[in-house]
Amino acid sequence: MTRPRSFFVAASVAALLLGLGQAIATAQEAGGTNAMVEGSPTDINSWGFATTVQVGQTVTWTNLGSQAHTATATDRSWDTGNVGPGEAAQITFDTPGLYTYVCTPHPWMKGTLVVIADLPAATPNVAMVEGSPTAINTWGFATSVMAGQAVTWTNVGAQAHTATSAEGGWDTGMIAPGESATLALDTPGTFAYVCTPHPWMKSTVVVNAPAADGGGGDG
Ligand SMILES: [Cu+2]
Repeated sequence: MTRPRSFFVAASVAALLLGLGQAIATAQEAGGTNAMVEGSPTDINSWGFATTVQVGQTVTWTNLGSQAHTATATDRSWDTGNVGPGEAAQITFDTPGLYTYVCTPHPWMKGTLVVIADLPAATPNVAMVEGSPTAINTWGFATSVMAGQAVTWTNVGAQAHTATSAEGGWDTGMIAPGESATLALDTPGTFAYVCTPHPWMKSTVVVNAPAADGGGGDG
């Protein structure tokens, strides 16, 4: 027999919501918190990395690109509307769940957001990035942190995963189901990363340089 897909999704989200807050409760200093998710066991395109936020928290999307972008839930339950280059939009999330979203004018930009009940001290900031003007596969959404701030990955799937950046020179190593790894990323830049055993799981982290100190700019 075939298990109804809706049942599978509901069960997965319930397990996610129960376990995730506890799993990352020790990451007090986390500036960016991501979950490794396996949306469907038979659809590798549903596997990936998700920004994780607490119920009641506000997520900020900042557009680092040169075109206007949106963050629009695929179920249409929320939408930033157009965000111009250099601008930002915020949405506050009150309902736990697992949300997939896209940029409406650039639907190859895809993101995932997990809203859970208990998530200490996370700062959910997401950047909209255009890696190359001619390669749409480099466009997407990225966890955005300040240099030195920690990024935590929690595995809410059933298999072991990694977050591995070839260019950034960092790697969580294998993270077992239910476990987490935290890295403090010190070097500013935009870093693509993958899961080594499942390279179709792709995401991006933006590490922002600290604002210049006391330089007398008119900011
Ligand atoms: Cu993996």
